[in-house]
Amino acid sequence: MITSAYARLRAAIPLLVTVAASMSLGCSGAPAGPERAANVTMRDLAFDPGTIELHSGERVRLGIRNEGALTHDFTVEAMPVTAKSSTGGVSGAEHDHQASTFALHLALAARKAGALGFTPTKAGEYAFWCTVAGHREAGMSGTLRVD
Ligand SMILES: [Cu+2]
Repeated sequence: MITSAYARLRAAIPLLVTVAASMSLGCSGAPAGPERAANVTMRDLAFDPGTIELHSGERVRLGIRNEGALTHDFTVEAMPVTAKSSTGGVSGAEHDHQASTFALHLALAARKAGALGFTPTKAGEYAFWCTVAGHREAGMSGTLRVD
């Protein structure tokens, strides 16, 4: 028993060293700077939370989860941002409109999750909403507050 426990501990040491090394790298040398993590949940028909606080010049990874039974999207029509990226969204025939005209846009089918990466570059309050017909009018909107 003692021998096998010791063997397992020995086996775990290289992994622990690797984790510790990657954590220290992440703290000191990441060229993109710190990244804020934020999350928003889409429901039928609301965003939770309704207000998201961000900082100008600080990159954010906004995790977006659709817990509704309908397709929803997270959209900001006009907002100064750089370094945009997105993962997990639906596209093409499933979600056919002019997504490229929006500053930020991610559509998700029911029960799907994705993320938007971006850096806000100007303080202010920016409305976000769901562009599916009738959803914004039903209350599916919120505010990005950038300071
Ligand atoms: Cu919606």
